[in-house]
Amino acid sequence: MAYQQQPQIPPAVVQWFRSVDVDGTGTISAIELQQALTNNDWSHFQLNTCYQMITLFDRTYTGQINMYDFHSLTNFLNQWRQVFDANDQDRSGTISEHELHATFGRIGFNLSPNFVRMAMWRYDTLNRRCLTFEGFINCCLMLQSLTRDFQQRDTAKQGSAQIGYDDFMCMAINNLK
Ligand SMILES: [Ca+2]
Repeated sequence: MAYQQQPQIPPAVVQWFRSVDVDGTGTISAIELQQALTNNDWSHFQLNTCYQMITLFDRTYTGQINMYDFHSLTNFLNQWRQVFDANDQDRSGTISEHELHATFGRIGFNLSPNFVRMAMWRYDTLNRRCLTFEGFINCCLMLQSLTRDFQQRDTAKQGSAQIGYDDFMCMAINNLK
């Protein structure tokens, strides 16, 4: 097996990691992570989202992330932050339905206004008809995950797929958050 050298971690990320690792175990739990992740209005991410973030980056399957995983997580968040800021055209700190539709198109997902409305309804946790950074990330992750599931079944790449009942149910439950 090839030896994989761990990437260098920027000092700022190391420092941030240490401040988030409140109990000093060298790993970060979802509860610790929740204190570190905020929206534009400084509201904290929901615990459920933090569990999902840990699951995405926990390569050791311990339910906690180490400094290397945390570095990957910060890169991931920075990338989404750039997409969020670039699409928050009125600089409100949130993504409106109109902005969300435009975002979907820009990142390559051609979906109907009806779908955008449903996605907005689903991820607008504050009931303000707009998405926070957290809601936006969750929404985009759903989009990527479901699209990947669909594309695996759309073998002819025609934009349609035949799907059995049980397969559909597995796909759906796998994407419920
Ligand atoms: Ca906005």
